[in-house]
Amino acid sequence: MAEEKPSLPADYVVPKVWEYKEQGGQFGGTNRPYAGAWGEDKPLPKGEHKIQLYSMGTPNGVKVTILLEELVELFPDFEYDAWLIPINGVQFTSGFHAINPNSKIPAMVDHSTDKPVRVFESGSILMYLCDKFDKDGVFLPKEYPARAEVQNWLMWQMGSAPFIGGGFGHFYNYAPVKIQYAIDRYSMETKRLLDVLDKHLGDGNKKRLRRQEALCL
Ligand SMILES: N[C@@H](CCC(=O)N[C@@H](CS)C(=O)NCC(=O)O)C(=O)O
Repeated sequence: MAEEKPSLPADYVVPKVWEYKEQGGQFGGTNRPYAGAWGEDKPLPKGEHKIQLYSMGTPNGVKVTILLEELVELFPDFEYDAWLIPINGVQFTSGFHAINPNSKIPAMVDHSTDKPVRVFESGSILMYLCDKFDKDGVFLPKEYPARAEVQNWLMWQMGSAPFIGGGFGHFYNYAPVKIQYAIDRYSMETKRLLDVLDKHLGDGNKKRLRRQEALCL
């Protein structure tokens, strides 16, 4: 017999089979339990350069732009076009869905090859850009073990961000109801993750924080 636990709202009974109904809150209208190009049938714009970025200035988006700008600084021939994808529904258009079936920014297309290459997931984009353009391994070392440490922190960040942004930010700020348990749990985990970072940086690493670590953090 399952333990009786209180619900929030108090009259909420967990259904045997969960069914979708439109959620409230800032992202209620765009969150759905299925994937696909259910938005407008519209192609993405394309500029003159080989690299086309489709993104916006969120934490996941901006880390790709930071690397692109670093590459421009190191290699003046390196150029790219950046297109703003507002996440108010544009991420579900046919054009964006074709380059990221997960319908989240950032996403990128490399037109320098015979067949354009789509790249999605911010970490995957960072690794792709480094492998292709960071010839000297300034950001992502070519050899192990140095490469392993950068990958460790990159994967750590990728795995941690959903807790901080998707969990803490969502329940603390965007959710239509304030749920103490959710806020407590995500606040605790967010603080723990930031402490991991703080201890790493405080461990003598802050002074020698190199471009590689900046890539991940
Ligand atoms: N793991 C993905 C996460 C991307 C992500 O969550 N993007 C957010 C903005 S920061 C987004 O597109 N949200 C729109 C939505 O959820 O519909 C990555 O690192 O690229």
